[in-house]
Amino acid sequence: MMERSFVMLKPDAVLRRLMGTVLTRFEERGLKLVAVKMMNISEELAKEHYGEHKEKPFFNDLVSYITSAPVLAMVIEGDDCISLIRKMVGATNPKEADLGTIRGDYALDTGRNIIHASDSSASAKREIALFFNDSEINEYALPDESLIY
Ligand code: RTP
Ligand code: MG
Repeated sequence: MMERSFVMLKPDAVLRRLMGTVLTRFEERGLKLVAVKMMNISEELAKEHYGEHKEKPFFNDLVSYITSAPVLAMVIEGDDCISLIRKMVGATNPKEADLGTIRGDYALDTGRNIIHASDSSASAKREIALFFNDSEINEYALPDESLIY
């Protein structure tokens, strides 16, 4: 099923110049980037985005970290891409993330773990709407789309 996922490269990915490396993984996997923007997240948006964690002890640190430097927010499209991207991302704690996953290969610790990706279809819809207007999402065909999808 064609899906869209919300993916965000966190400040550590931007500051460590890993944006291109991570984007290449998605492109090489055959996924389609339909929206990408670099932005500073406001405290309000950070709290809304991570609202499910507001009672957790790490919530304040998470909000201050994610607002500490720019992020690269994006929408990725592909067949069953929400679960595929979560597999590519790997476990939250990089010590538990398999090598070959983005976090397993690059993340430093649970806070600075490179990337966020939607964990369900409902989260994807909610998060895409939080970060993007419809007019910022690009609909286009890839020349080899019929082979990939
Ligand atoms: P994300 O939402 O960023 O894609 O990460 P996730 O689904 O793998 O993990 P989640 O449980 O949703 O946690 C969100 C982010 O909060 C930080 N965290 N810190 N100190 C801790 O125990 C702890 N647990 C989670 C991580 O940065 C995690 O990505
Ligand atoms: Mg999460």
